[in-house]
Amino acid sequence: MSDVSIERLPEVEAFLKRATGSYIDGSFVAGAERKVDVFNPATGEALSQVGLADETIVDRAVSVAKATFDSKKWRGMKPAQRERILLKFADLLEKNSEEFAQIETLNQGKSINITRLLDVGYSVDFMRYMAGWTTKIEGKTVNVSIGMPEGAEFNAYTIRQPVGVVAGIVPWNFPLMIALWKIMPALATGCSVVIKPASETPLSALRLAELAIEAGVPSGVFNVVVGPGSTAGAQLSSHPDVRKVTFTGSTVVGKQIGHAAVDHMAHFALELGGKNPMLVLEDADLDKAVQGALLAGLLNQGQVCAAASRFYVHRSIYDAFCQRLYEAVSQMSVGPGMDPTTQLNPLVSKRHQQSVLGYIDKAEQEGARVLRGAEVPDDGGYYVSPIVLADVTQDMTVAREEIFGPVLSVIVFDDVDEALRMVNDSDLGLSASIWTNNLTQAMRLIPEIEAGTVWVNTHVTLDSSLPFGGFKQSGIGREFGREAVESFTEIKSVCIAY
Ligand code: TAP
Repeated sequence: MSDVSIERLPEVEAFLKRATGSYIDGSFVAGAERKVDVFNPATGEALSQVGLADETIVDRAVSVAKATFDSKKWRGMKPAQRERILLKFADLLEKNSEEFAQIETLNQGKSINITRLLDVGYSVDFMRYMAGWTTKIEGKTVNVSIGMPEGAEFNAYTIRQPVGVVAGIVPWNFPLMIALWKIMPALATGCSVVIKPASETPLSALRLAELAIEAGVPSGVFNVVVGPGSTAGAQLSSHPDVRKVTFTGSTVVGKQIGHAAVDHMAHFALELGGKNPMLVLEDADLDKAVQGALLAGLLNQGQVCAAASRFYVHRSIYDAFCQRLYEAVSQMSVGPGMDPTTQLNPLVSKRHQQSVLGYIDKAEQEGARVLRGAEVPDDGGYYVSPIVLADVTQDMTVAREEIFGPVLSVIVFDDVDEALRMVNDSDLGLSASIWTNNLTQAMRLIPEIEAGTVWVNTHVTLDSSLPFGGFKQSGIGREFGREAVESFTEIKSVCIAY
């Protein structure tokens, strides 16, 4: 295993020293709060230190966001002016793309190739897409039939207004990208935002807050609080001045956030976990299905809410599918994300590494055949070897629970309807894919699958304009597209008698 890691930019080193904690009203919060280390998953060593927001700091972030909202500094701007600022915000991310890619790789662990292409590259496109909505938020006119005395006429219409202060609670798997999924529609509609990144990965959101100021977003519109979910996150989701909570993370925490938001009648959106099936039919193109499984299952080491983790494969191609997956994972190069020649990288944290290893042990105990992939470095990084689990059955823990790691569980089937039953036999319903050349079969299955997104001959293919979110315990609400933008607005009905 060679390590040809790229050099850290001087801008990254400078930022690591500068980012001392929460970012409120245009500056980092100074104070005597408790400081904690932020780790580099590739080495297990501290990257930097950040101060944790206590109750007073969280409260200050919300009151600054509320004061800014009330002052109309942002929502009162002409939409075209806000659009220009948000486009500049996207341009600045593009201009500083290498710095952001390095920050994300150093803090989250994933490959620099992925952070350049996806976390930063895709985010720039997403920002431009959302900036465009600023000038396209519309109500409608309504033909009312109000029974009033002879002669009275009415003109009725709806307007969309920003909901107010938005709290965005973000996980650690795509810290920059998922933060932007919350920030951009909020800013496009004129809301103010407080983002709480995951404790493991606070850095890119902090750098983004600096960039927003540089782009011309008024200070206080976009704030970041760094602190534990159990205190800072809980306080944000139950804060009476927060009018919308948008959360991505585990189902357990999502439910707590939903309850907290309902308690003060705030809007909420929950994008939660997935146990996403990939259904490989008898006639599927095996080469494409194997390549698709590797991407769908191992992107970001499987730490993707839409990752495929249950592979239902027809008996006629089952052995070949397992063998080809196994050969591929055996040959992967595993190492630090800053080494662009690596294909698999460390998991985000020691805690998560232990959780994934626990699932692999359990699979073995429950009777799965463990096909262990490439060796991992033994240097303090949070690595897990990519694993193919063959002979998995529907009742095994690995077939039922979200693992969020590089573990591909393969289950055999004989009959498509039996496979469909297993696909839907889950509390979760985020996404699924069907692999087949039989269009009739695909068209029959699409409406039957209980998932917010169904792909055919592809998986984990997201687009800014295509709504994304879950059925069942995978969440409530949608990100992307018009649906996401409108969910950051209130509708006001207006009726004028004349
Ligand atoms: P969560 O605990 O759900 O954390 C996600 C975010 O919520 C973090 O910012 C977290 O802050 C915050 N949070 C935690 N408790 C909170 C509370 N009571 N109120 C408000 N916010 C709170 O996820 P995790 O523990 O990092 O990961 C656990 C599992 O969740 C993973 O193994 C995976 O299965 C799933 N997960 C799913 C996704 C997606 S994209 N759906 C993303 C990440 C994880 P702290 O970081 O400070 O705790």
